[in-house]
Amino acid sequence: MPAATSTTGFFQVEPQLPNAWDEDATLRRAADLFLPASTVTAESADLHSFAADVISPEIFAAITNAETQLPYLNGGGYTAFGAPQDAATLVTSPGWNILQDFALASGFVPQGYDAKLGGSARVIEALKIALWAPSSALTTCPSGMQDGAIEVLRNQLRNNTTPPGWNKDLQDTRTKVFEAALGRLMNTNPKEAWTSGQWMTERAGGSDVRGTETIAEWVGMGADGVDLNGLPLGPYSISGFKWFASAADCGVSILLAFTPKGLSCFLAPTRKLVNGKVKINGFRFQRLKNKLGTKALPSAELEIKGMRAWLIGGEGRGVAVISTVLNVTRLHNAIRTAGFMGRGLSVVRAFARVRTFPSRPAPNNYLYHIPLFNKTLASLTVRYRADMLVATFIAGLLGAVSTNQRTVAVLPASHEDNVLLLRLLTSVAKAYTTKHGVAHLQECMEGLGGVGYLENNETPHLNVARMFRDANVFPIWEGTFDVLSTDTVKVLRGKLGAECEGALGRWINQVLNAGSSAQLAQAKQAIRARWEAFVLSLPSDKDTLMPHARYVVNTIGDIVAATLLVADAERDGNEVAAEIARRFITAQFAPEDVKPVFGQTAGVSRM
Ligand code: UCC
Ligand code: FAD
Repeated sequence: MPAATSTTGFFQVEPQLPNAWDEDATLRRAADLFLPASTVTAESADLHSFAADVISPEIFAAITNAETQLPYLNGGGYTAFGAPQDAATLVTSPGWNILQDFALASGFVPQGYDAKLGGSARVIEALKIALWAPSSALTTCPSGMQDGAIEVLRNQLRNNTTPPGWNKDLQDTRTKVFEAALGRLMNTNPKEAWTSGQWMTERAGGSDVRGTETIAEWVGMGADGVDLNGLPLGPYSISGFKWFASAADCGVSILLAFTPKGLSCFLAPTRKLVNGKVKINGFRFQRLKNKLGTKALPSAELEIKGMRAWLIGGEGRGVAVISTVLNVTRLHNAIRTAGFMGRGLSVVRAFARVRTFPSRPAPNNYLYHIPLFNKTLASLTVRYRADMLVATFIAGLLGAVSTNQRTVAVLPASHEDNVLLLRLLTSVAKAYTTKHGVAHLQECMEGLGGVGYLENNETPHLNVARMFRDANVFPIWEGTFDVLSTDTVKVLRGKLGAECEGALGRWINQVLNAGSSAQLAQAKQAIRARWEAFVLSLPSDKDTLMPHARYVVNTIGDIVAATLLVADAERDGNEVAAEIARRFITAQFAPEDVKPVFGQTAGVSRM
């Protein structure tokens, strides 16, 4: 055999990334579980073509551009002679702008509110987020906040009470401002559409926002310009400092600031028109963050001074009002994580089909022929399936709650129970899935060997390292694992606690009683036993339970995932789905001494 040179010898065949809507059984089964069959049929062509668009060469070229031409601030410093320059402006790369425009034009966020799709609209949107997120270079971050801002404005316009002391003119003007902002947020023309920011975190704390040092002062309706819709800027003037503000190229921000009555929520346009010129509405960029991942996403520190804004909801009710945004963005985080896990696995599967080993005799010399590797892929598939179902379940619950329409049997039977589970499980799903996402993508990198660790801009569609870097932020932002766990304990031991627990118990029974497959009888028994033991074991006192909040989230997450895996398997009697359910339940619930050590090697080709 001649010695290899740089141009001769062995070269690895490149893996081909498939269309996920066609290839990814987990994604398809999530669609089948959470959508009526007629909706899957009607939407399938659109989802197929969306799945093709998100892996087009143009999109990957845009990712490479966005990842290599990082956002920066232009100006804002001092000249060599010490004179202050104009305020810095944010410059994003052409790649970022292409990806942002793709997201806006595709309209997957407004589609989540499509009345024609009813309760299914949120599930279709979730499937598109899962498909798009790994290609989005984090433009899905402003998309998520755009979605949260839409939800909060729709709520506000539905319950549009006039704040104390406001006259009718002011209230009518605010209504017009909110309607126009909503129009921009729902717009699918990238030249007109707005994304949103969500400015909560300050130096004093992002988990605990009670230390907010941003103040909103009532100044009334002054002549400080108009917003980009030509409507008056708000009667509050906000000043303070925001420590993390992602995607400050947004059109509008939802932010927290103190008024004399307490922490309150505001909407502020980021730009204003003064004498026909576009100006920044009362803030300046201090600097951009230097981050492990999410490189293309501009995350800024902002000094706010005289930013004109409108109050949303009641004064002093800021956290409760902005929690509407949080719950939507937490759903985005969960489903986006599932999308990342699916893409990582898809790359590894593709690699396993082409990677050969010279010491093994052909034709059984491919990576996927190695039982140990196959078993690793199979267990990653089990975890991915569980997390995809958990995340899509939250989308199903949100769709059912916001339209009062239960479209599939796997959702709770009553509207009230949908509401309770949505409140309890949104934090659980975000914490549970995002933590797995990091470990899962590490395994996917390792599955490609050394190439998996490379910052691979030549074949960006196969760059798992980028996804790993990015996935590390998902457990941190929008509430860390521990903070979401404390939220879960607060709910369980708060005024809705008994009702939430009751709703979860009813739903578990509803799903487990719906099918009767003998092969899953033991698995179902294990879920019931786990749930009963869990409920009985919990201390009734909140403070005693709080240090165990992670255990609460992980256990609820496991029980919900297991129940959904059973529902998925029993829906059509699919053998592989039943095997996945059994493996998950054995791994999570069986005592260590009865866990099978041997067997269970089937994997990549069947799952
Ligand atoms: O990180 C951010 C953006 C990142 C980039 C965007 C990505 C977009 C997604 C794309 C996919 C990847 S923005 C910053 C995010 N920050 C957080 O998530 C904050 C984390 N901290 C918490 O969640 C804490 O639990 C706090 C701040 C909510 C706790 O504050 P408090 O003051 O202790 O609040 P309470 O007492 O827990 O709640 C006050 C009220 C209560 O209602 P009432 O007063 O009626 O009893 C709560 O029930 O707010 C209600 N509430 C909620 N309601 C609190 N949380 C919720 C909730 N999640 N749902 C409904
Ligand atoms: P801290 O709140 O100081 O937390 C430190 C540690 O204390 C954490 O481990 C936390 O879990 C723990 N902790 C805190 N409270 C409790 C508790 N009660 N019980 C148990 N443990 C606790 N924020 C925005 O508002 N807008 C944005 O656009 C935005 N973009 C971001 C982009 C990136 C890339 C990153 C990394 C962050 C972004 N954030 C944004 C901020 C993010 O939401 C916060 O970093 C996060 O909420 C944590 O807040 P903190 O950094 O102040 O940490």
